[in-house]
Amino acid sequence: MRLTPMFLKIGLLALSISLFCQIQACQKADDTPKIEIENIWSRPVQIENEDGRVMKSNGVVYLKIVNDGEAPDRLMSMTSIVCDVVELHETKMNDDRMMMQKVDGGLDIPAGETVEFKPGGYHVMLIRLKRSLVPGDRFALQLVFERTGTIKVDSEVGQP
Ligand SMILES: [Cu+2]
Repeated sequence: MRLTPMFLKIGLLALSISLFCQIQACQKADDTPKIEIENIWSRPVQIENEDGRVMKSNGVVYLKIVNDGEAPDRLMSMTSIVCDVVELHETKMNDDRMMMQKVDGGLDIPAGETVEFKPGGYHVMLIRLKRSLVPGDRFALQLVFERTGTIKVDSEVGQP
């Protein structure tokens, strides 16, 4: 059988092409972000005066966004039932003064990296709270990512 080596070669070639395709498919399947939210906490806020008059006020949430995946993601927006609007803010030094500003256009969360929201840096701004945030309280916060979609977390009021 002089043809056997030829069949063997074709067979091996077909096998390696199929293996190569499987590896490619595998790499494609792993090419996703893997987002987890950690260390979520809020500062206490009293929105009423002693006489019961409501003072419109803002609150703040700090957290860590961990991306253990192979691809980047982007935090697009946030919502919560405790306030009218949720914004992403960043505190910066401006002429020796601490200033905070809204971050527009979302926030990149690179593959394999952690983005920490902490005092003096990025924070979640709760605009016009509908109720006070009392220590020990928990409330829901939704974070919307470009690729991962919506992640719902609970923030605890208190210290980290
Ligand atoms: Cu702010």
